[in-house]
Amino acid sequence: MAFKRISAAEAASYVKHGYNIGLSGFTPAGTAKAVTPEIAKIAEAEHAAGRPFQIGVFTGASTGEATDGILSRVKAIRYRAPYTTNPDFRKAVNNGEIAYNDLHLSQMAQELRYGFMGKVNIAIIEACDVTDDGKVYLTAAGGIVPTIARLADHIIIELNAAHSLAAKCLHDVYEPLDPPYRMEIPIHKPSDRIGLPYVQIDPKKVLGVVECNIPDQARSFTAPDPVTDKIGQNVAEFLENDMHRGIIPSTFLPLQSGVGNIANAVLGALGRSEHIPAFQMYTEVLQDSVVGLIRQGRIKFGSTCSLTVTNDCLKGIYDDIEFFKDKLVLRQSEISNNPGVIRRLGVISINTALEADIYGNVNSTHVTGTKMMNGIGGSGDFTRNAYISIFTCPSVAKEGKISAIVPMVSHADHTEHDVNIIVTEQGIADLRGKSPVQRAETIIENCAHPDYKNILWDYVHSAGKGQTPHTLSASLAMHDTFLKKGDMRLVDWKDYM
Ligand code: 0RQ
Repeated sequence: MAFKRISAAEAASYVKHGYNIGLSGFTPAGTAKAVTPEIAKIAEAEHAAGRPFQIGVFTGASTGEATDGILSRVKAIRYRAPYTTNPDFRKAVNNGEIAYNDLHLSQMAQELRYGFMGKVNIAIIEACDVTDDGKVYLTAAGGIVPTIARLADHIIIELNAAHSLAAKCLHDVYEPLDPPYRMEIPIHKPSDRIGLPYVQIDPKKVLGVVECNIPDQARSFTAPDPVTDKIGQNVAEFLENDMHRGIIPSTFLPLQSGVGNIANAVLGALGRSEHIPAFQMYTEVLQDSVVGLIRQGRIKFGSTCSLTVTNDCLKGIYDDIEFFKDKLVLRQSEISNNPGVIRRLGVISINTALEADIYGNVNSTHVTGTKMMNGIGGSGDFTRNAYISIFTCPSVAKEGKISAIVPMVSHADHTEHDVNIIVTEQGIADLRGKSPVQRAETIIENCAHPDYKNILWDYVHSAGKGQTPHTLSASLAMHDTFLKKGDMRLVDWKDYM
C-alpha cells in the first residue's frame, strides 16, 4: 500500500518537545528542508505561549539554512551533533545556548548505535524515490541514513522533486555491524561498491511522505585569489616532487580534500598540474571544482559522502548521469571516512587549518581557543590515517592582524604526531621524520608570514631547552595580544616572561 501523503506541517506536528530527530544529508546536500521550517513555527508558537520547545538534532555533517539556521534562530535546538557551518547556529553555540557535540564524522552513526547520544525519536529523510515495501532512494548525500532509519521509532520521508531520479544510480548503501561482530569494510579501491542502491526501511515506521520541490542550499565559494592560488600551486608542487622522488607511486594515490574556499582553490591547481596524472578521490565532500575535473578527465573517479556542489553543478550531473554514473559513488559517512579504508587505500589528505603551531599541532575549529568556527568534520578521520596528511592555510588572517603560525595552538584538533605537511602561500613545511625543534625551524622559515618570522624566532630563542621548548606563560601571548590590542604583531614577549 502506498504511504500516506501528509503536509510538512502535519509531519512537524509529530515532533514533540524533548525529542531527538535524525536527519538525512551531509553538508546542505541531501538534508531535510520541508519539515524543519514547520518545526520552527511550532517552536515559535510554543515559546510565545510560554511553553518549552527544544529538540536534539543528529545528522551527517552540516545541514543548511532550513535546519541549523531557522531552528537555531528560534531557539529550538537543545543539542546537536556533529559538524555545522551555519553562522546563526555558530552564534548560538558561542553564546552558550546550544549543547554542541563536535565529533569525528566517521563516528557519528556508530555513537548513535552505541547509545552515547540518546534515542532517535523521528528520522526525517530526503528521497528522490520510495517504494511501497520501504526502499528509500537517497538524493545528494549518504550521511547516516541507514542508522537513523533503523534506530528511529518513526520515519518521515521528504520526497523532493528538486532531485532527479538519476540520483538512484549514485548510491552504495552499507551499514557495518557493531563490535564484536564488525568485519572489514571490503573496499580495496575508491570505485568498489559493497552495498545496495537504496536504504531498506521498515514500512511500518513511516508516518507519511511529504512531497516537496526545494533545491539544496549549498554555499557557493569565493573565487580563488592570489593567496589561495599560491597555496594550491605549492600543494601541487609538493605532490609533484614526492611523486618524482618515488614516495608517491607514479599511478598516484587517492586524494581527500576538505571544504571551503582554500580546498576549492587547491583542487583547481592540482587539476591544472601537468605532472600529476589523472587521479581518484576518496573523500567526504565533493565540490564544484572536482566535477569540472571529472568532465575534463583529470579525475577518474570520485568516492564521496555528498555532492556539496552548487545547484547548477548538481543539475549538470543529473542531466549527464550516463557519463557520471560510473565515475561517482555516494557512501555513508562512516564508510567514506572509515579509518581502516583510508589507511588501506593510502589516501593523501588535504585539509584546512585555522592555525598551526611551530611544532606542527593544528587547530581547525576554535578561534582564539574558545569560539567555535565550524567543527572538526572529517579532517581528523583523514589526517590520522592518511598516507600523507597535508594542512593548508593562508599565513595570516584578518589583514595580517592574526598569524596562522603561532607558538602554541589555542585549541588542538590534530596533533604533531599526525600532521605531515603544512602549506601556506609562503611555502611548504615538510615535517616528516623531524624532531620538534627541527619542525619549528622549517615551519617558521617556510610557512610564517615575513611580519611574524622574527616574532616567532624571538619566542623560540627565549624558550630554552627541552624536547618541545616552550615558555608556558608566553605560549599564548600572541593570542592574548590580539584579544587586548587587536593585532598579534604588537606582542611584547617581555610582558609574558
Ligand atoms: O573569516 O569568514 O570572516 O572571512 O576564518 O577562512 O580563509 O575563508 O577558509 O573557507 O577554507 O575555511 C578551517 C573554517 C577554513 C574550514 C575552515 C577566518 C578567516 C575567515 C574562513 P571570514 P577562509 P575556509 C572536510 C574536512 C574544519 C573541518 C574540515 C573548516 C574564516 O576549512 O571548517 O576540514 N575546516 N573538514 O578570516 C581567526 C584564525 C583564522 C581565522 C582563518 N587563525 N583566527 N580567524 N580565519 N584563520 C569537510 C567536512 O568535514 C564536511
